[in-house]
Amino acid sequence: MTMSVTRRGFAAVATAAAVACGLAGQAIAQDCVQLRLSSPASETDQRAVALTEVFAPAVEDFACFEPHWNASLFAQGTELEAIARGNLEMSIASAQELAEFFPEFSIFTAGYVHRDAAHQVAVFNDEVMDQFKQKVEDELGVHLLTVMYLGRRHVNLRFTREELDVQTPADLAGVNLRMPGSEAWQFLGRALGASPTPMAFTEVYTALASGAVDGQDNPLPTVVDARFYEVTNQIALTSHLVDLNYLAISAEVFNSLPEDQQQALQDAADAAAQAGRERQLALEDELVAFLEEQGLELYEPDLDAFRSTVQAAYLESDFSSSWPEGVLDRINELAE
Ligand code: KDO
Repeated sequence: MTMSVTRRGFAAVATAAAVACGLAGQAIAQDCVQLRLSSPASETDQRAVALTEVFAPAVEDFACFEPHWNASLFAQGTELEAIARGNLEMSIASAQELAEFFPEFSIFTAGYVHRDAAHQVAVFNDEVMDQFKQKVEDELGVHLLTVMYLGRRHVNLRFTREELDVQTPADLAGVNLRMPGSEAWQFLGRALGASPTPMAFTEVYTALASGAVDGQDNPLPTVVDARFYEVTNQIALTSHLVDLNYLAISAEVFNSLPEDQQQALQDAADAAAQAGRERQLALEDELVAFLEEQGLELYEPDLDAFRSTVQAAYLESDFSSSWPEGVLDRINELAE
């Protein structure tokens, strides 16, 4: 027997099926807490890989992790406000972005303060961090879950070394160096001796390719992941900032979870941060050879000159006057 389905009948069946799926979808959605994360990072960046491979599976029993990479949901630097307004649940925040709201966070953005990845973890987990975390929660409604290792930032230029050999900050005078938008980043660019240009991360490749900027600063894994090496010719290994991000979540969402789910989410965040940290550190070692094979010149400048110039700039700046008493001493004590 053949069943003749009229067009109207098919439409009715299709509609019923769609409604059922939709309701089922909503039912599934209601069974999990929606965790939308927006970040300018790409989906192949080690922080993204760690979140999708480690964090998401570890919380999937009660939370639906929905990453939006390449700043596809919110523009870089607008995520924290989106979380505060209830339009986003998570971000990979930076101390520089937090310093826009709370100037004292600039202590974690200062060049040559954090020594290495382990030092970042020691500082984040020390009681010295409590006042900072509490202020972000009380005044912005954002809970800082864990610290993520971004890597040692270096000066990456279009110039060949023959055209510009960078030994001291004086050699960067007049160099149009792209830095991220917030004031703390612009200050770092000036402290390095350059003329900083504010620009979103997602625009940097095109700006380098066109010559709109002379260079940018990021860790080696980012130079590779974002393919900046295709449009630049040298990296002066300044290590001017051992850079970090904070995995941030809406305090309202986090505090609405039962304690066991809060602990599971915290453990998942720490596990993802550790996995990403290990991969990023390994890449920093491996990528020097890769970048040299691509024709870039990598070399160490006069690090004493860069360190003393940058540290002096911060200590003489208005930023340092916002640093709570004793915090810098405690950060230095925590360096292994
Ligand atoms: C950048 O814009 O250079 C930066 O490295 C700043 C970081 O805080 C972070 O936002 C990062 O971009 C993105 O995650 C892309 O890697």
